Amino acid sequence: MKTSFFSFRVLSHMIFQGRRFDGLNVKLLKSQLLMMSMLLLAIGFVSCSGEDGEMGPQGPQGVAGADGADGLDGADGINCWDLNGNGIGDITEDDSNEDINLDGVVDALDCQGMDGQDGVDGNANVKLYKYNLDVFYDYTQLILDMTGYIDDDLENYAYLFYIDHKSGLRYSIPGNLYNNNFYARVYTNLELGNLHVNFYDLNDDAAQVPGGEYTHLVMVAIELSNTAKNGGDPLAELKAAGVDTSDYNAVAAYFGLEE
Ligand SMILES: [Ca+2]
Ligand SMILES: [Ca+2]
Repeated sequence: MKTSFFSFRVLSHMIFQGRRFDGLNVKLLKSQLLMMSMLLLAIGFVSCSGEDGEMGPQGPQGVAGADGADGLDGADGINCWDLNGNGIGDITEDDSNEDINLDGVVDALDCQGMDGQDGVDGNANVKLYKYNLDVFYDYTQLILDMTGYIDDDLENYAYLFYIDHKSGLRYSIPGNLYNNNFYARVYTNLELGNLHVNFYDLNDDAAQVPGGEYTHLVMVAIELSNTAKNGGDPLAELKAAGVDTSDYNAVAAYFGLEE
């Protein structure tokens, strides 16, 4: 369109020029008419060209190319024991020795890593046992079997005892009990494998405890360490650590007991 408009203006100008000089130079007019004809032909050619057709459908996929040639083999790795990478198991008496475990052979057994650091010492072996006292009626003494709870040598442990009142309070034995009307002592007979809990009133006479008044006897068994067997006392160690053994919660917190 732009080309046609431009050509039309040129033609008009040329025709105008032709008329202006009509009679003076007919040849010039003829040549201008010839040029006008050629331009009209060109315009017709431009205006008659067709528009582009729509894109054709995509052609089928071509055939896959042939596989490439295999690559070259990689270089052999270095044996784990070959610290200097020379391919030889070196047995020497200096730092270049590759017979790490000193068995006279350099093999995979020499590939072990270095020893790790020692772990932190664990807690002492401490066990918590609870005797159910609801099965007893009125009593002045309880005799309880220890071997039923500890299948190890009873001598290997130190013991702490507590008793639960039905109110939910837990008292240490020996010591005063609920309302301070009674107190209790505990005796262990490790040879027979049992323990005795005796109840007393404030006159040191045997006191009768109504059944159901106390719900559980709690025994904490602390395994004696080798150190403790050699003169140490785990209960003394507890006190040295600032743990009040009459306070069950303090003991439980120290040993990480559940309750
Ligand atoms: Ca080597
Ligand atoms: Ca070796």
